[in-house]
Parts: sequence; C-alpha cells; structure tokens
Amino acid sequence: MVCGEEKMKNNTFKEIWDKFKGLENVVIPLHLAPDGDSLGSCTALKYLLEKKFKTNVKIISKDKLDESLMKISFTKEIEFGKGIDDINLEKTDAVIMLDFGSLEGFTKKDNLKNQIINLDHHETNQYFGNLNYVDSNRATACSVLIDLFKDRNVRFDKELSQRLLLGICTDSGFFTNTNAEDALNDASYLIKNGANYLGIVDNVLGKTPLRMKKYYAYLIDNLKINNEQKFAYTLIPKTKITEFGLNLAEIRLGINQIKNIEGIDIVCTLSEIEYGIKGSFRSNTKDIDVSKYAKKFGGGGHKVAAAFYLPKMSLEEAEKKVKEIFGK
Ligand SMILES: [Mn+2]
Repeated sequence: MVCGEEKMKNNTFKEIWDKFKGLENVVIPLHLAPDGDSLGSCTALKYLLEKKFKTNVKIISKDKLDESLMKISFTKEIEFGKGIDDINLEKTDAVIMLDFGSLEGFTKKDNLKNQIINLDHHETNQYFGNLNYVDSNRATACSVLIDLFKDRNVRFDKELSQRLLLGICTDSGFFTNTNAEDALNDASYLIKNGANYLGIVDNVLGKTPLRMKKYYAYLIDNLKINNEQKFAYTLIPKTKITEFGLNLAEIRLGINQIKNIEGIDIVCTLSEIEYGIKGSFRSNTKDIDVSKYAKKFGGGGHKVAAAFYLPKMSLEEAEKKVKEIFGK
C-alpha cells in the first residue's frame, strides 16, 4: 500500500470456508456491466456451494451480459434485471461478492451487517466485506476461487472446471494480457480436469454479432490520437449506443478493440450512458498504471485496465477533463 495506508488484511481460506459451511441462503450478485469473469466465478461458486453444502444460492444481475455470454448454458441460472438494492435481503445469510473492484451499485451494506464476503483480484479493492480475500497477483476472480478450492481440497469436476475456465479465458484476453502466464497455468489445470477450451473459444469469440463488429469499426474510425502523449480515445455518444443496440456489457467490450496500436501507450473510451459518462482506460505497457488515472475520477481497477464513472456529466465535459490529465 502507498501513502502509509495500513495494509488491508486477508482472511484465511479456512475462515472463509468455515463461514460457507454455515450458510443456508446466499445471494451472489454479478457486478455491473458483467463480464466473463463475473459470470464464471459467480456460477462456479454457486455450483460448488449447492453441491458441497446444499446451500440455496440465488445469482442476480442488474445488467445483461453481452450477447455471446447470454447464450452460455449456465447463464440460465441468473435472474436478470435485479440488482442487490432491488431485492429483500431479510432471509439472506450472506452476500458473496466476486470480482467487485468496489462497492459500485450497492447501497444496502448497512442493512446487511456481518454478511458480505468479498473475494477479488482488483488491486484497488477496499476490503469492504466482513470477510475478505483479495489477491491482485492473480489474473482473474476465477483464479482466486481456484486457490480457495485447492486449499480446501475440492475435487474439480468437469462442470466446475468449465465455469472457471470461462473467467480465466475472458479476463486474460484469451491469454494475451500481462498476466497471461498465470492464466495459462490455471487453464491447463482446468483442462486436465475436463474443461473444454475450444468450446469457449467457439462460444465467446466465434459468434460475434455483426452489430458488434460494426461498433468496433466505429471505435477505430473515430479514434482521436495525441501522438505526443501516446494517448488515444474514442467518444461513444448515446446515438451510437442506440444505433448499434449496445447494452452496458457490450459497451464495455469496446475498449479492448482499440488497444495494441503501435506508438500508443494509453487508450480510453468515454461512453454516454443513462446517468452520466462511463470511462475506460487500457494501458499497452505494464510500466504505465492506468488505475492511477481512473482513481482521479473516483474509479479504479488494475494497472493495465481501469474504469471510472462521472455522473451527470456531458460527453464534452468528460472529454475536456480526460484531455487535461494528459497535458492538453
Ligand atoms: Mn475480473
């Protein structure tokens, strides 16, 4: 930790496991604009808790997944359109939050008292749970679950391995991000236990809707480049979101399509969503920590991938603010 902050402390896997044992009714929310790591980790934990401890698990998600992930078989286990603030938590023993870099979209914390279990891999995680385990050296939230399950001698069957592998593949950019080697080790373990890698490639990469390809083309066509600062960004106005028919998870996929351009170290997208501006950063090099920039706008994330949200702001204002950070 920087600035003399006290290092926040992880609970042990045993403490978390012992807590799991006593839970009857559990809610697991996907994070906002959910991705494959959120889907994979939440459904893997549901599968395990039901099988091992006969726990009643409800998975909810305020937002839909992108069209490809909506078609994955275990996505059917999720109740969509409900966020954690929309449901009655009276009979819930615990809310387990996986892959939540922050408590975004979650205001009922006070009602829950001792019941949040927070398992994550975001460096900026603020240990908002009553039990916490955060490991920012791990590539994905699914990787953190793998560590927990291995520590507790869980047998990895085919279904569990498949769910976990989805998060490993998607969050590592199919083994291209800076932590790809970490992800490859996990993947190889899961494949040995029955997971089908090419099935995931086919479902996630092999059936991209044409409207998404058109969205990605728009992002490249409208890239604004600052060569001096090695910085580039694209604005995504509401009209374009409507034109391409994008949900929040689909908007989020865009940023990865404008990274990896030679001579550009940092890319950004600014999206005009319902209540304000959603910003995303990607860094092309581990030497530049974009979570630092996201933090300036109240957001967070990882060194190479971070995001922020500016409520009640116009696209023009947000553009001006982001440009200021980079010197012009
Ligand atoms: Mn993740």
